[in-house]
Amino acid sequence: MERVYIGLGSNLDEPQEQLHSAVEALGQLPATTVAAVSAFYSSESLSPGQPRYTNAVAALDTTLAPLELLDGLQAIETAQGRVRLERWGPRTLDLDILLYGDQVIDIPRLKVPHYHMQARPFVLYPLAELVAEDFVLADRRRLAQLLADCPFVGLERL
Ligand code: A4P
Ligand code: MG
Repeated sequence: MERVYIGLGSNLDEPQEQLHSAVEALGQLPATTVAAVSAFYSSESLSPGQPRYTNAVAALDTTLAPLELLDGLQAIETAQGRVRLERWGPRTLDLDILLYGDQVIDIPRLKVPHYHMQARPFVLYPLAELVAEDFVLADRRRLAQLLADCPFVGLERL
């Protein structure tokens, strides 16, 4: 059984509803339970001109292997997501594997810890709600240090 952290994001078609549905779908993945979900946070899109995003982090306990989990997440994105094709990539649902136990994974389909998480307050602050203060990532970085380097700017806790 591995503890896994998933980043959820949506900026289209009722983002908060998209996240609620996604959490429910995560709980229906085989061999997986949802242990905890952070608060939801609203922030500007990193891509200019896109609608604001709603983001959250979920903690899962799973015996799915990393690529099995990724397949499951992508199936949820497809079932729920990107139903309306729009330019410049706004999305109904983005599910990223932030952390998978204490594994470091670097293959073309899957990079864990997730490559941009250290620069993203909408990932780090919800993650911090779900872990202990002295939490250390699989690649030995301390979450407290990442938070110190990534101020709580532009985030609105919903
Ligand atoms: N992939 C590799 N590693 C992972 C991982 N750890 N978790 C591969 C999930 N997937 C991973 O993903 C493209 C490919 O990445 C997958 O096929 C998988 O094999 P995608 O979700 O189809 O593409 P994407 O979402 O366009 O790329 P990405 O990198 O997830 O986008 P970003 O960088 O997350 O940008 N602003 C705010 N405020 N909040 C947001 O959530 N998100 C984006 C999207 C931009 N601005 C944002 C937010
Ligand atoms: Mg993604």
